[in-house]
Amino acid sequence: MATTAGLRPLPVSDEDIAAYRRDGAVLIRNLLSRDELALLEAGIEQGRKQPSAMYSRYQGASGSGETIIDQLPSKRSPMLHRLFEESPVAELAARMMGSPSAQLVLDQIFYKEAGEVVPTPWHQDTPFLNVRGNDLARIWLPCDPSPRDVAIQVVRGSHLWNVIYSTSTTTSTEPANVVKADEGDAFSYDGVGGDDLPAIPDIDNHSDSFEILSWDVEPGDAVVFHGNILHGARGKASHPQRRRALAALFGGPQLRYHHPAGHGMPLPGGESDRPIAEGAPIGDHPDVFPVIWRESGAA
Ligand SMILES: O=C(O)CCC(=O)C(=O)O
Repeated sequence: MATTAGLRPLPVSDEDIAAYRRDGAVLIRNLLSRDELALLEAGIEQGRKQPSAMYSRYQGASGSGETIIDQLPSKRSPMLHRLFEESPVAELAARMMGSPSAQLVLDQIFYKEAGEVVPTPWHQDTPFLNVRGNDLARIWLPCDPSPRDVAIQVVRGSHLWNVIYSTSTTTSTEPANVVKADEGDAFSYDGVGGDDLPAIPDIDNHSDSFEILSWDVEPGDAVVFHGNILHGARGKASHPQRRRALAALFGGPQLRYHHPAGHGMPLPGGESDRPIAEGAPIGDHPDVFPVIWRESGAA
């Protein structure tokens, strides 16, 4: 676990923190050093070559546009583990949340091959998760130049709407018709979350009603977005290079544990030996949600 001592100053201003809290997302330039970026890329590549049994593979209707999503790659990759321990990624999340520590809730690889890029449909992370609350920050780290037409985008301010939407997603952007090609034995998105939640608004067909924030993101930059915000990524008929990213989700100690209706996302520390009560602060369960960064002197 890292603390403030020994780490370089974060490239984050008070305006960045205010933007994160107001808009629900902010771009932080040059978060990672060259060495940290090398760890990120090597870790993502290792995850791609040796996927876990929790991977899901998607593609466009024509069979191109391959996308791999894998769960908790940092648990298997020493490089990604080092990235979390040695880089300012977790500290950045804590600063944005205003919390004295950052615990890992989930990390995932989003690996999109060059050529056709399939969209990531608009969704909220919240309904997929085993946690609820405000102290939930996602750090999206691409290792390829990711122009705004393939990078993460968010609906500005939607983290404050106080709605949890359904996990069912559709997309009206082109190229659409994203289909699941296959998945590993140990995890499926089918059955995650409940059926009783409201449908996600049709954002692309009512674009005048929503303010979309997007950025041209460079390797080493980070987009920090709130775990409750509506977000996704556009599709593109042809893109010259891969679009590889790691997304890490951190919670503050006051974030609450939630028993999901269906099955939940995998837990970073695995299932607990002792049952976790609904609503228990995750700060009481560092075995399941490991503390990655703690402010010096914080308990
Ligand atoms: O990288 C993408 O296309 C989607 C990422 C995403 O949905 C997330 O980080 O929660």
